Amino acid sequence: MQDLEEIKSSALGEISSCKDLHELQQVKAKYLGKKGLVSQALKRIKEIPPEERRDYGKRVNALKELIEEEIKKKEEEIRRKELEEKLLREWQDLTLPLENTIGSVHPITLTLERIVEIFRGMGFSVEQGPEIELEDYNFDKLNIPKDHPARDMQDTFYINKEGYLLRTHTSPVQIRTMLSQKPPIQMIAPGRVYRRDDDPTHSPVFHQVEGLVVDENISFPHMKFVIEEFLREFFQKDVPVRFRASYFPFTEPSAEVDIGCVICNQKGCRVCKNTGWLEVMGCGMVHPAVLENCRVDTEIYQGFAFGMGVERLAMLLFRIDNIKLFYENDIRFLRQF
Ligand code: 2NL
Repeated sequence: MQDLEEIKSSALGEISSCKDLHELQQVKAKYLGKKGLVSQALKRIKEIPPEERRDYGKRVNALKELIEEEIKKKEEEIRRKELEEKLLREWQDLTLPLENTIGSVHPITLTLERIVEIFRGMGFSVEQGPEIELEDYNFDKLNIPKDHPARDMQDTFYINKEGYLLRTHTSPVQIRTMLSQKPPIQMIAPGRVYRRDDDPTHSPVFHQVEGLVVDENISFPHMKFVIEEFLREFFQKDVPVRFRASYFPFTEPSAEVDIGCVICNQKGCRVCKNTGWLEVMGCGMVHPAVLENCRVDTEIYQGFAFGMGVERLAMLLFRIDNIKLFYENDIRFLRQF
């Protein structure tokens, strides 16, 4: 009994003088560990006269519980103290006036505004839609097959609500516009889109502008004119433009649009990989299946559509060589535009 009282008072003393979690851990091992003093006390039950064993066992258990309780209290106290010290250490006076508090417009915003203003000038309206979209609008209505790789969990952020995802392009805005408005339609959809890539040349969040024209007697040359005019205004010069046959499930025929490299004037450089050409957008005549999915009568109407990546155009316009710079928001970078 004498022994148990001694263990108790030394344990309580040691617990209360602990200064950090490491010390507390050592005290815990010393008393409550497999070979700790409490376990050893329990083993000595054999040396106790049989009629006192029951009582002795109870006392050892009570001692164990007491020590556990005290260690728990001490742990909370230490954690609380550490947090208080951390908060005090990291305290900042947020009311202090700063020098250089004036921000600056982000180059992506500048580029988006530039694109939007050019299309407004050509009579396009500007439409918006939700970033959390229906899988039906993002894929099905666009004639994208059920087994298309873009639908993979690896490429698309699905929401934990059946049938919803983070839009992977702004096309669903055009789907919504066709479902809610009658032709003629002449619109663009600028906005944020999401894909599951994250490497030196891809960000999981980026920006696109897509355009759509639906009317009677719309043909490929209308699209060619609009795109060439847009690129001329965007780069403020007569850039060479070429249309290269390509494939998208939502357009037929489809094309990729290249411009003569604005960095080297087609002499060959790292950016155009010595080809003299840069791919800047995709386009095509809207696939009849897409029009039908949106209740547009293909006996009367045709359409063209196009899509471009805003980061890519901003990099070419401002000669930025690393996409990550857009997302760091370093004011020294942002001030340069
Ligand atoms: C690219 C290619 C493109 C479209 C987007 C579109 C939308 C509807 C119907 C048909 Cl609702 N097409 N969008 C068409 C061709 C190309 O984008 O490379 N984007 C960055």
